[in-house]
Amino acid sequence: MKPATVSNRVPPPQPCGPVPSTAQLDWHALEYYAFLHFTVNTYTDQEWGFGDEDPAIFNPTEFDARLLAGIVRDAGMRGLIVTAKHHDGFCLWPSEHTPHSVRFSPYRQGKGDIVGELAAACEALDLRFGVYLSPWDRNHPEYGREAYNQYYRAQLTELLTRYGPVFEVWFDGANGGDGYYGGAREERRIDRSSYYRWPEVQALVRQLQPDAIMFSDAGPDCRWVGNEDGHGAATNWAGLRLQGMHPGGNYGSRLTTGDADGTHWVPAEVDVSIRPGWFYHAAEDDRVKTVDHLLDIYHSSIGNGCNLLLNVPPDRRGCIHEIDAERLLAFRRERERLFRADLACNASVHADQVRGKDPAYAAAHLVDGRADTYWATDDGTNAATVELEWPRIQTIERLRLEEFIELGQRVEAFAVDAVSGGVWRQIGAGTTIGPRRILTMKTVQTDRVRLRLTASRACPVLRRLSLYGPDATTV
Ligand code: FUL
Repeated sequence: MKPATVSNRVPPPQPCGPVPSTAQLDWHALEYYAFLHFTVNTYTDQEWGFGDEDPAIFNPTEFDARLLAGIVRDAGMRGLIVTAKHHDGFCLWPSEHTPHSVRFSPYRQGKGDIVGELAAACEALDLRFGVYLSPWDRNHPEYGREAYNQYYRAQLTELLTRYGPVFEVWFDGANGGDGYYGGAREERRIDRSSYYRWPEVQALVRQLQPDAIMFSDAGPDCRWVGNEDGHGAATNWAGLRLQGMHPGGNYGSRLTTGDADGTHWVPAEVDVSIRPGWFYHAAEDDRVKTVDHLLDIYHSSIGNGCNLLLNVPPDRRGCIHEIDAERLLAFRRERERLFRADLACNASVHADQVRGKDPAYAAAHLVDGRADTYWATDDGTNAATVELEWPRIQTIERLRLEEFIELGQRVEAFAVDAVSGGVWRQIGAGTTIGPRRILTMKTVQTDRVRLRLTASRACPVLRRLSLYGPDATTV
């Protein structure tokens, strides 16, 4: 008979509110990936193709999926999502269900498959691969009728069964209007809440790719952030009251902040283009966002707990333009410079409260670099302080916090103080934390910093605390 194991371990905190699935946890860790807007629009200089474009115009003479994916990887991105089909209906893969595709283009004499070549390149370079399949299709004769729904699902089935694992399926919200529609050239309106029968579409994705994250205005797995400017909200709840919501719905600022009383875990994803347009236009070559602008976007999106989907549109050659590629690398170098040395790792860390005084929940876990450990307090303790102390003076400017979101999103308010001139002074403050919060504070020279969690919906459970100087190369 085995001896009974007696454990003195204090039980972990109970989850609070909705919690992420395993696939969502994995998705949060990706943080940053590329969007590729590429179709006939690239050749017509349009943003929304009408649907009457001749496939013969699609001719990316220098498209090389490996080179392109290499730029994405070198930019520090962890995946890419391609517009397999935008509103114009042109398919970047040789679909069995329409002649409106690369099969009837000059690209590789009709033998090419942009989707398949990118999926293979991602696999080879250890990048995640995702697809955008526009529900609105301005080419298809049956759009607006039931036959189109069958077509759309058949396309989705091709994309989710032919190309290996798909980490994200992107359902954009633009829907219905004028178009070519097989020659009808008319306006077709649909009821966004009922036409596509979204629950059936979502069930199909779950069946074919159980780990894929579905994006839309209404999740179900991640949500649009409500703008295309690169902004997340400083108060950002991952929760959403999903009941009654549907892709393409108009939910205003709720999508930016989330619902504090959300019933489901539906975190925000920030989609923004490195250029003014989503598609490549030579006239915008001198309007590629600067590194400073990209850093602002980084702090507002990733820094506020969102994932960042940054669009870098291939040009007519099929290449990421040299200016964009150079900008992506410069942006990476700048992030590395700012976040290279985590000063918190060299500090001694002490909390005023540790759950059951059990070392399993000690504050040292905040700086141990592990994803599976955390600092927690006793139930009923919704405010707590952790202090960091160094043997020498440090220059501190930025803070990165992470909650252990496996147990839900809990913290509602925090402040940061540092000792300067012998007294504690506040150098920063924030509200929610969630998967991550990066805060730029007043630059301070100090040997003592403390984080005060001032409001939390249940005992706080934090995974990580990192601190950085203004320029990590000097430390
Ligand atoms: C929107 C589309 O209308 C835009 O063209 C772009 O694809 C953007 C990411 O989503 O719904």
